Amino acid sequence: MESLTQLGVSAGLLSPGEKNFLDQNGYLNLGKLLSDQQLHAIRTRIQELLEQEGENAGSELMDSPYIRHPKESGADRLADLVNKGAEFDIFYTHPKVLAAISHVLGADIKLSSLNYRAAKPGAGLQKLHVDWHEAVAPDDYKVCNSIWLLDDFYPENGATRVVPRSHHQAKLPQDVLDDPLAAHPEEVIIEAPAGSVVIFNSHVWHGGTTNQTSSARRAIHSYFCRRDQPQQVDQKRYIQKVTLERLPTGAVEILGLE
Ligand SMILES: O=C(O)CCC(=O)C(=O)O
Repeated sequence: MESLTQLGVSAGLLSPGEKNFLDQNGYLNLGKLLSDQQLHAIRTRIQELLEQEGENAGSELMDSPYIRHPKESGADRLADLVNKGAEFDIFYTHPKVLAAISHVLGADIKLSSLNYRAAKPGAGLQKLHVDWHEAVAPDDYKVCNSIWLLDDFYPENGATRVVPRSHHQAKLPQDVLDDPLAAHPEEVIIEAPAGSVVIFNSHVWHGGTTNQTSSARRAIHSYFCRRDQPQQVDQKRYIQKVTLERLPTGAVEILGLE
């Protein structure tokens, strides 16, 4: 895809060790990709949006036939961040993130949705799940997520859990586990500082855990799909002129607008 090259993506951005870890385990911590200044600007804008949107926050997801958890009592959500500030452009144009996503899905990718999710204090537990309606054969992956940490993630604050290697078995957790809400003996809790980005193959079993602290655990999910699949949020429906005017070359194609 020409847009990937235009955005500075090349296979060499991921080391052989990183590619191997992602292939084997289904997730990969890319480290801290957001500076403290970027984090501050993003958190400030998120807070403004939560206050402005109130009860309507995340409403774009309610309109989508392709989302599995449009509303959760235990989590705050915001959707369509593509059109809610230039602070969010980096979430679908960062070369290393795109290199990792295209390593999983192949070069023909587009953004599926760009959403905020915060596990509220005392809440946030999700069943182990995959972000697809059926099991897929290894190497026929349709969707791949990147989770951008706006707070430090640690076991007590509702950090995401993943079951390494579960994407190889072409089985849905709800079909084989007695209790998908329970802790899995092989699960790993993502632990990383705010500003880090963790890629996870969306066919790996994963889910939110309970936030046992008194502060929200905030993250942004920049979620991608293969170009032959429908987007969770139809970017053509929501795209605004002001967004198009500021986008760097290549980003329009990543959004699936051409
Ligand atoms: O925010 C998280 O920790 C994971 C969320 C998730 O997997 C989902 O909403 O599908």
